[in-house]
Amino acid sequence: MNAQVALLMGSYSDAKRLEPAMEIFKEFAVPCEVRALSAHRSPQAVADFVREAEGRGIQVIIAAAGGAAHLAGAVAAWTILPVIGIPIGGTELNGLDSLLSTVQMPAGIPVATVAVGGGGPANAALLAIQILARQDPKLADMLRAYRRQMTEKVIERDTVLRKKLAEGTGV
Ligand code: RP5
Repeated sequence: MNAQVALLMGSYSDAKRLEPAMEIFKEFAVPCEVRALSAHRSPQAVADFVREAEGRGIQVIIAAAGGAAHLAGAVAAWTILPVIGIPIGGTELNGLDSLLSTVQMPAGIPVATVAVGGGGPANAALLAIQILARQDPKLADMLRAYRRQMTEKVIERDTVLRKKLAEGTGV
C-alpha cells in the first residue's frame, strides 16, 4: 500500500523526538513515508519532494523542525495538501523559536501546528489519521476505539486514586 502520509523532519537529529508519531502510524497500520530534508540546507530537495507528493497519493504532510523552523511553511508553500507542523523542542530557546517559526504563518498558507514536545508529535499523527478517516470508515472505527481505551484508562486511574485516598495509603 502506498503511503498516504509523509513525515518530513528538518534534520536526522530530530528523529528521536518524532518516534511517538511513527509509533501512532504503526499502531493504526497507516503507511508513512519518513524523510529528513532541510528547508534551509536542501531547499530544492524539499520542493521536489512536496511537488511530487500529491501525485504519489500522499494526502497529508507533517513537517517537523527546530530553531528557525521554516520547514512546515516552506512545505505548505508548494502544496494544497493539508500541512501539520511540529515545532521541535530542546533548542537554545527551549522550542519557543520553533513554535513561533512554525505557527505564525501569513494568511493564505496555513500550517496546523501542534504542541512543542509533550503530545505534539503523537497529536500530529492522530490529526493526520483523522483527516484520512474522513474517507476511510475502518480508520474512523479505530480512532473511536482508541478514544474509548483512553477514557477507560482515565476511569481506571481515577478509581485507583480514590481507593488509595480512602485507605489513607497515600497516592
Ligand atoms: C533544524 O535545525 C532541524 O529541524 C533541527 O531541529 C535543527 C538542528 O539541525 P542539525 O544542526 O542538528 O542538523 O533545521
